[in-house]
Amino acid sequence: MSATPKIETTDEVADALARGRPVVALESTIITHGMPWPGNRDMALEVEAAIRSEGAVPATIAIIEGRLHAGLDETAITALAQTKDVMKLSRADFAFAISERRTGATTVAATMMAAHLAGISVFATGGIGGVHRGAESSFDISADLDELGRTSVIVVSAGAKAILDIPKTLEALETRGVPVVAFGQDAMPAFWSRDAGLAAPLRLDSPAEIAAFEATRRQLGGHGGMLIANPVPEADEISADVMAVHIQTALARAAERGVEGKAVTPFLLGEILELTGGESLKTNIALVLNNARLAARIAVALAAR
Ligand code: PSU
Ligand code: MN
Repeated sequence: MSATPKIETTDEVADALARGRPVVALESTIITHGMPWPGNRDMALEVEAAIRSEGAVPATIAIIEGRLHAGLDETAITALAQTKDVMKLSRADFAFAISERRTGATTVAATMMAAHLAGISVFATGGIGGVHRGAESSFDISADLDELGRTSVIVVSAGAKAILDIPKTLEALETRGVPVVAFGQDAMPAFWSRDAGLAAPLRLDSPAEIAAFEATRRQLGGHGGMLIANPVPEADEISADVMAVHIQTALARAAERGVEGKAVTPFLLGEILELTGGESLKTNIALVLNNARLAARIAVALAAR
């Protein structure tokens, strides 16, 4: 048995990795479980274009019929965006999808694993999973947090999704030794909103500073992941007050219907989409694009060192 699993890459990704050029990994759960068709496909393709325009190469991660891909072409992205019954893969079921030849979309946790295997050190997403509200009774804490604690990939996000308990999520990240860096502001962003009403643990103002921080962490060894919390652009934000009401309604509906486990996050995102009359999706797409651009600039700054 070989030591490393085979990773299928596009020529563009293979070439960039071989030359040490900047590459940005992208997750696929946001495509299959985070947004409806056809907006999900448009988002995925626009995000790839944004990364290229910043001088980096995008690598969308997914497992397709048991094959681990780092880099999908337009046809593959379009097909995945329309496939029903795709698994939502985290660390627990990543290998299962390969051994059972299943098709699965990677969450933040599984995308970090794949990026690390492929030698990609920067990854852009929307918002990470975290400690759910009521976790003290449900025990629902995303595997994204443990993955950030163990796997050395920089994850560029708009913070943790505001449906979560953000103070508890920050505590859990601190316990795991994960630096949480707000980009360009003191406040922790809250996904659809720029300010979660609490200070971010750390702040940096440029991709070069983030690259320097990462280089120092590498020198110290065994460093694990880093979370960049990049606020959604002002023009696209929905205020935290407005979102708080929708989040309460969505949480009440989830409780009423007994939604549990992996279904919780996709259910809440779907309800919020309906409650905001589609506005939350526009904001979600805008923040992912914003994160993709920053991730590309960080990858460029790291490659230049
Ligand atoms: N960001 C989005 N939409 C999403 C997700 C992130 O804008 O759908 C996904 C990510 O893949 C993240 C997952 O890892 O939600 C968290 O799921 P859970 O809470 O079940 O761990
Ligand atoms: Mn969960």
